[in-house]
Amino acid sequence: MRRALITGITGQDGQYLAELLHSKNYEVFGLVKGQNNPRIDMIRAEYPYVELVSADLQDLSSLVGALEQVQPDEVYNLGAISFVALSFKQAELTANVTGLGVLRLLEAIRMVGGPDHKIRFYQASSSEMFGKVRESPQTEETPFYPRSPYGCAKVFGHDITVNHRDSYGLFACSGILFNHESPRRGIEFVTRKITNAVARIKLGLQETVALGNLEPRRDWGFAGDYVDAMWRMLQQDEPGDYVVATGRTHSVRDFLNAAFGHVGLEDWERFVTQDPRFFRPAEVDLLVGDATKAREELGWKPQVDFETLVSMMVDHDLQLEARKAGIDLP
Ligand code: NAP
Ligand code: F7E
Repeated sequence: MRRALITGITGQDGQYLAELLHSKNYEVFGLVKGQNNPRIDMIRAEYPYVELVSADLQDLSSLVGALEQVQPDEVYNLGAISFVALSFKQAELTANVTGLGVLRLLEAIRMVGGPDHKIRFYQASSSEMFGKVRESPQTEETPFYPRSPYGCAKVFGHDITVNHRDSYGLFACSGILFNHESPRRGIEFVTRKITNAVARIKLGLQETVALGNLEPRRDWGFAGDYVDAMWRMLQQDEPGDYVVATGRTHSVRDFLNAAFGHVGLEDWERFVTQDPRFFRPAEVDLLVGDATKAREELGWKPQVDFETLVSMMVDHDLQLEARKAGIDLP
């Protein structure tokens, strides 16, 4: 059995990746941080096959200890401060976890993996690195221009991954993933914030939802599809970097239209207010990715389209909120 260690196991992607690797007969280990982290119980209950290991991306010796204990064949670094808005308020923490955390993990792999570097490494890079985009669609060759402390930290994580591959021959891959969502998406991100509000408004539990800028455009895909691309990268003969995206872009406004439309509320403007608190000091206006390399070299393509994704998330939140409120759905 191959052994995989996932950092960020309690996050959206960590959960989908654990399921995927388990279905492929891996022994799955999940790195968890903190003293009394409430999400650990959720992982224990819902993913009982995941063995939990305690460490923190801010603590090199804990990472070395985790790798020594697990002796993984593959390491997927999904752990990060991943919320762009938070990164403006806690920039140093973001640089430390999302940026320097990658370097610490790579150094730990060099120490524990030995001279033959048998541990394969995946880095969760991000389309946020393209920021104020230099061209559209964005490819592996598009220059970076990050627009947030999060984007800056991801550029460092990306570059240091490439550096360690070039300098030390590590099998290190970087997936430049565009936004991917699901019913497991954190409620702080705009898609889930909207689908949860749509469900609550439809059920009469909430009247309006306050949002920020409705014009930015994102290339939104389904997280379940994207973790498959991560795994495929580590199965190649040679390591490389890959854009993972759908190639379609929609605005926040389009997302609102689709989500409210799904429950028959066509006049969504009357349920949405705008609040300056949700605007960012600098915005990423447009992202759309060209995943030709992933398609040709990895045989990867997305299975879930935008409309299906929105419906899946709204339906999930309708069930969730109805259950919590004790409402019987027809
Ligand atoms: P997420 O739901 O926010 O999960 C982030 C994970 O990082 C959580 O498990 C969190 O653990 C962990 N973490 C935070 N600080 C840590 C630390 N100091 N040490 C160890 N772990 C720590 O993120 P996601 O959406 O699954 O994304 C996974 C990765 O892909 C992230 O690196 C993200 O930046 C990147 N990415 C995401 C997208 C996307 O659209 N989802 C696109 C491109 C790249 P706790 O539960 O303990 O806080
Ligand atoms: O914002 C706008 C906001 O927070 C999307 C992370 O997974 O994807 C994600 O980053 C857009 C932005 O995601 C609200 O200004 C308007 O333009 O859902 P988001 P993100 O910033 O694109 C990338 C690829 C990552 O790597 C990140 O880790 O929506 N927006 N009003 C809002 N956003 C939020 N969160 N809340 C609002 O009320």
